[in-house]
Amino acid sequence: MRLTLLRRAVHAIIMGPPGSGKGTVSSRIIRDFDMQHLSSGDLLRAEIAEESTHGVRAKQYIEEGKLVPDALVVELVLSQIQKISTNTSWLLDGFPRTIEQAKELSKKEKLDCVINLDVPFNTIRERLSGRWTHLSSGRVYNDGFNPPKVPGVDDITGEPLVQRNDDKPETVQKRLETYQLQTAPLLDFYGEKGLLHSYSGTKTDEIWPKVKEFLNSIMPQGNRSRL
Ligand code: G5P
Ligand code: MG
Repeated sequence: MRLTLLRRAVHAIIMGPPGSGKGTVSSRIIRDFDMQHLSSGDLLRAEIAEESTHGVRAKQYIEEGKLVPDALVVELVLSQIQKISTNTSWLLDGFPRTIEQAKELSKKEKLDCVINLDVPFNTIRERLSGRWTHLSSGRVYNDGFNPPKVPGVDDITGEPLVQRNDDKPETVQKRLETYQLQTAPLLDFYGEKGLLHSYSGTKTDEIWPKVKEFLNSIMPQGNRSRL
């Protein structure tokens, strides 16, 4: 018989520059911990694919390496959080990305921790040129680091992989500048609240065990590999 444990839901954010490995680390977190993953980038790309009003508006900002306006992203992400049961732990990936977004989130939700991936920009530029994405799930691959079993094809669904429009070198440079200007100030914002846990390195395989150790310390019973 499976024992159901009563536990308080954990509310976490994973942040870091574009290409720092937020998606890669998130997929390991949800593999090992009982958390629901919400990526603002994946939500926006789904809106674009559907050609919804939000998607049509967001497309140009994304392709230019700019941030989508706060009001649009806040509405999109907060409405998704509200759909998650209060007993379920969640992990926000790529949101908030401005102080304004962080303030809006804090009006509605209490946070337990912010995991920051501190990866040098030069490492990121190299990685993004070799990234392949399965758009509908958000799964990512990399030519060198974690290639798909069959080139150009998602391991799980067999559907084609694509290179994101915003992974062109000039757009990557713009995204890094946008990060520095608008998102990096969140490090102090969350640092001052005592929520920030930063992990530095150039390899996800070195960063991941430290992130896992931290999460085990705050949600030991949420670790699937121990159940
Ligand atoms: P996204 O989609 O949130 P970004 O720019 O924040 O986009 P991105 O590009 O999705 O972040 P990531 O998730 O941090 O990167 O990184 P990843 O995909 O896991 O890893 C990158 C690559 O490196 C992959 O190929 C992976 O396999 C590889 N890799 C990982 N680890 C290693 C390693 O150790 N070694 C090697 N060699 N490779 C590795 O947002 C997109 C746009 O949406 C808008 C913005 O316009 C944004 O630019 N947006 C928002 N706008 C306003 N507010 C918000 N909150 C917004 N959220 C999104
Ligand atoms: Mg991502």
